[in-house]
Amino acid sequence: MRLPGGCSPKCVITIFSRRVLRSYVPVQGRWRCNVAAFMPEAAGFDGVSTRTALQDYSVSNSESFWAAVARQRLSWIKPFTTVQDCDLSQGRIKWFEGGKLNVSVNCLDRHVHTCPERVALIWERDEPGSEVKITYRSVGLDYVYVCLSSFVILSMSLISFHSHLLEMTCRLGNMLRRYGVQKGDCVTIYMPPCPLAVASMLACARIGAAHNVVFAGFSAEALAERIRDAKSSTVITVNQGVRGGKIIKLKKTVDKAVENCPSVQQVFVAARTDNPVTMTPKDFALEEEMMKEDVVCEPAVMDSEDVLFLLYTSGSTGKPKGLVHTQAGYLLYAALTHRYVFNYHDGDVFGCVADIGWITGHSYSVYGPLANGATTVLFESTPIYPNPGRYWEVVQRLKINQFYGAPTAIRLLLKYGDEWVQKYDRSTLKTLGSVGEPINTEAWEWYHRVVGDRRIPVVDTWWQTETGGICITPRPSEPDAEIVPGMAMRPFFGIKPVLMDSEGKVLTSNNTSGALCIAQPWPGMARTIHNNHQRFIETYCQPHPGYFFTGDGAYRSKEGYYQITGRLDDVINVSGHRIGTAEIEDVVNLCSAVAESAVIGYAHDIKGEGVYAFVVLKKEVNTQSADLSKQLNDTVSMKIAKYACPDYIQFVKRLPKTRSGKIMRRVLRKVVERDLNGLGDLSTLDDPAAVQEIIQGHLELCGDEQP
Ligand code: 6R9
Repeated sequence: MRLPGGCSPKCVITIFSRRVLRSYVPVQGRWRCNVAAFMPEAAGFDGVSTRTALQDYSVSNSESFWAAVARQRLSWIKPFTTVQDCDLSQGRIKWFEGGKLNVSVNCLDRHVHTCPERVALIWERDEPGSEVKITYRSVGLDYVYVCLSSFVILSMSLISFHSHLLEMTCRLGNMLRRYGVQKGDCVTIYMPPCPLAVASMLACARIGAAHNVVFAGFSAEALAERIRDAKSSTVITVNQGVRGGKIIKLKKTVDKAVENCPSVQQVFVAARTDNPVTMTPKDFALEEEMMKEDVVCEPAVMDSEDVLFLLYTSGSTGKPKGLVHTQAGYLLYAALTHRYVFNYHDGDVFGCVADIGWITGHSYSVYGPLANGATTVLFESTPIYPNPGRYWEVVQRLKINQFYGAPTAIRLLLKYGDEWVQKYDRSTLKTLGSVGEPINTEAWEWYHRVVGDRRIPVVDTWWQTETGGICITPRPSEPDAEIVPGMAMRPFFGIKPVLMDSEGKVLTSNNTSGALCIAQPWPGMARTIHNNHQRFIETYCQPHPGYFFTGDGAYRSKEGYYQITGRLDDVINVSGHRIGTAEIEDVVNLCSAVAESAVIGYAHDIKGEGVYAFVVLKKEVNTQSADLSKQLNDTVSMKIAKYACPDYIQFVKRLPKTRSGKIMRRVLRKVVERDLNGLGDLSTLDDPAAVQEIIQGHLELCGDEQP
């Protein structure tokens, strides 16, 4: 058997054991990790001999830590001259200025020189057993491996250029340039996870354009809003998506979106299925256009602080915000967290099952793993297609070493029982990760006990679109350090979390809760909100001047470990998808029958949070509530996405409001939680009788069962 690095298994074992032995040294009678073997840069940090000391150093000597890591781990065209120039109170964040580099070169070219035949991407297509492997660039062999069940078919077909990621990226980059895309432009990508989506992202990076990947579950209107805000002239999509055995007409959605986007001049359409779709004069077949291009594409020379991508996410107002990430700092942070949080080693197969439309897909399906020269899995399917064993069958078939998924999927799978997991060989697994929302103890323990056979560390990873990469997570720490179920626990290198009380004072004691802030800048953080730096400052910098405000609450235990308790603002988290309640309300309020509405999240067994809408109808309306509910759901699905649709819609005569007219969502939450003793102070309510009506209506809608 040949392994990706070209070594035999025996030789790997020998190298591995030598590496492990070298990395432990006796310290005060115990075997401690040799910190320089763990992180070579640490050899240059004075007095650092343990991982804990390394963590302290990274925070108290942040500049020298990040300078060393950036020099070591990125390939620079020109070295940086300043490490950082940041002032959180002003919203000024700059890292590695003076430095010039190209992100696609860091993710591709440098690995092509060291391990050209290594597989970069394994595209786990919806159809089980039909994965496609794409090398960084293989020497000599010019075909794609398409494995169908146990048969291997070597296809020398039209798609042969798909076999190398560098080549695909270069052709795509040249194509974009030919169509007039320039440095500084922004290309919108509306695609499911697939190699061409990754190559599109990297092609933008290659030519210096920014990308704006929009989750392919978003509606035409949501897509149009993002295209307009980003002012994209170019959209890249697929004819149809395939997910859970169903066809999704993505090109149709793009057609609808583009009708309302005057900036769009061209749409490139890749063929995911063989079904033809109607092409307009603006549409071009992506593969055909790529075939016309050269396989070499001169990389643009980018400044560290040039924009790498925008990614839209929800805030507490109705309008999504396009968070901006830049080149060097983002890439470095994604790479370093990928390496150390998951204990990634050269040659491992890394399986992040998030969609590339979310930040998790950006940082841990694409940029982190590719910067480290890893083999990364792109998962196109669902956890239960064709059956609830899908994840673990994939782990077995692709020999995945690190598996990174969302609590909502874990909660869903645990209900199907242990057999679906135990059927498959998971012995390749070394780390299990969780992301997107709090993981409850039951789900964490099942993940650890059943999936991980109690032998694999489970890392709950807390972070955000804004943070660029993982900020709080149990590893890296001393190898034998405890991991507490359901807790993100420890800050990553360079991260200094603090908790604030309601008056904005830093809480210094343990066993306490507060608003989670980060006390000093780190290279991976977002730089601004596209077109709205003022909103960036107001949202993240002004609530606690001098600190980055995360919008989450957290508890710090007696031992000093962090546990995230949830959002402090009106943002909810449905199946790991972030959505502002105001965004849903804005859409509900668009219906002509609706006078006003209030949307809240409630605890949901599987989704984490469900959506509950209270709706006040206009006086003259006398439509059946069932028809109206359907109409409201259809509108939300059309304007935002299916996942944002309310699970419950309660029609009410009025909403509980303060005398100044603010809706008291706290009261609505307590009603839905059936915590009537916890309604709290109602004295500021304009009309306390409204609450009784709401309680009554809620019981009629939901009966004895709490939602
Ligand atoms: C990476 C990602 C960010 C929000 C964040 C928080 C919640 C994410 C979490 C978690 C508890 C975790 N969140 N990870 N809550 N424990 N391990 O999900 O980014 O989509 O921007 O969402 O998700 O509330 O503020 P994003």
